[in-house]
Amino acid sequence: MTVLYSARGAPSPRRARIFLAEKGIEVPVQDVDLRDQEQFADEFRRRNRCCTVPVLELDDGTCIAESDAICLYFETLHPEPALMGTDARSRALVRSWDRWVEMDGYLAVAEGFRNSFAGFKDRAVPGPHPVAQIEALAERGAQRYRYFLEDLDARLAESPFVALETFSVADITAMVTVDFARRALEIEPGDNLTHLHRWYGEVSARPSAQA
Ligand SMILES: N[C@@H](CCC(=O)N[C@@H](CS)C(=O)NCC(=O)O)C(=O)O
Repeated sequence: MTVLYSARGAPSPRRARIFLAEKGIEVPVQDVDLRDQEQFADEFRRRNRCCTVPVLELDDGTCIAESDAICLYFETLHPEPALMGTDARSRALVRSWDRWVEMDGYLAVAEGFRNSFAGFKDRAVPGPHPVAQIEALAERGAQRYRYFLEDLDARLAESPFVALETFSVADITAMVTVDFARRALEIEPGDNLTHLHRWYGEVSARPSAQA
């Protein structure tokens, strides 16, 4: 049986769950208790040596880590509705914008959060190896995220959605990032970011946002 290993409240598994909901695909979900550090137990480590969720386990036991790779797997099996573009140009654009959101947005929030939250002491980077928190990186992450919000607003001034004229996985990644920052860094997009608010109202009203 195919199973999605997930965790409630964690942003990367949510990205995969929203993607599945947009496709109308139902996959059994098994939650990994991150607070209880279940991700480091041998049973889970065998599925993903990086000790992170989400992980998709296929019928034959193959385990696929990384939310982006899990989305690609389902996009290949179920091309409609297309969430990663439909031709060379649109596929490349979606990839380009999605990677930008992940690197400049999501990873900035993660940097700010993981270097400030006491629960991540010596776990400033997810995974099995101890990595010390660096206080200066907490502020740097928050600052990078604030720049990202301005840049996202500028992008949404010129385009209805992040990558294309239509909704794509880049919108999912960006919405998940904004919600992650709200909880983890207590940063709300400023009222002046009107294009971002117009876009966020639309994407967060989609039923998939509840996934
Ligand atoms: N790039 C990975 C990131 C995975 C990741 O960092 N997942 C977090 C939850 S959002 C996790 O499993 N953290 C476990 C930990 O902090 O020990 C992806 O997109 O799947």
